[in-house]
Amino acid sequence: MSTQIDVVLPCLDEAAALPGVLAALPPGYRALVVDNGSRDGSPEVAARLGARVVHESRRGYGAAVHTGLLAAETELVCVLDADGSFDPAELPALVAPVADGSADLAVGRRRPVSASAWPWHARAGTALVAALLRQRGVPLRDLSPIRVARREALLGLGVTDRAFGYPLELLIRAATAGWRIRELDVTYAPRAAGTRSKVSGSVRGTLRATRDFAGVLRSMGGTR
Ligand SMILES: Nc1nc2c(ncn2[C@@H]2O[C@H](COP(=O)(O)OP(=O)(O)O)[C@@H](O)[C@H]2O)c(=O)[nH]1
Ligand SMILES: [Mg+2]
Repeated sequence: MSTQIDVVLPCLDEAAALPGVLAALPPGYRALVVDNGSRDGSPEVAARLGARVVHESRRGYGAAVHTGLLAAETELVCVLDADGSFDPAELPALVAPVADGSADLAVGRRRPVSASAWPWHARAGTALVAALLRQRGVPLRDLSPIRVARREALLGLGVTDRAFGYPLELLIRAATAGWRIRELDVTYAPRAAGTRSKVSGSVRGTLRATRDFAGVLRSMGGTR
């Protein structure tokens, strides 16, 4: 297995966060920034700092991640938010169980460092959806905001959601396919100053994400 690992970073207006995120990537972890029409210079900042940048014309978190997976070249891939809320130095701990074959998918469970890192409405929404997942026999506490798996296998799952339902559909498909999923604690900090949340930063954003989640649960046969 190559020692290089592509890190897919879905990015929409994260220029102020990118320097810190890219500088914190461990050796051998290659940044693959997927930009969806940022207007704050994110792609230029990323390219200047040595990241590979690909563009995805279709808006949406899922669209960006999927395009990143198609563009990635390494056997194992990581997916990480580009807003500075996660610590890239924690990626190797998630890579280890996938690399040694004891897990098919490793996902992070957010441990917020402060209340401002994770607004109550977003946390409540995630807890509710995670409870519905456990009802379906998927023993997780969070919705895999940071994940590691084999690229080919991930694409093979055939996730169709291109919006914020992507992580949930991925987890349901992985569980249905009998994947061994390992959930590990990861530090969750407030996003970088000078950037704005597209999801959990507002009640409206959380409601939109919850709508996308409900759509996934409905299209994948509801809850058991
Ligand atoms: N390319 C792209 N990235 C997105 C889009 N929406 C969100 N993101 C990125 O996905 C990650 C998660 O979004 P974020 O706003 O932090 O969600 P939150 O952490 O739940 O508030 C961040 O890196 C965003 O820049 C989008 O439409 N296109
Ligand atoms: Mg975020």
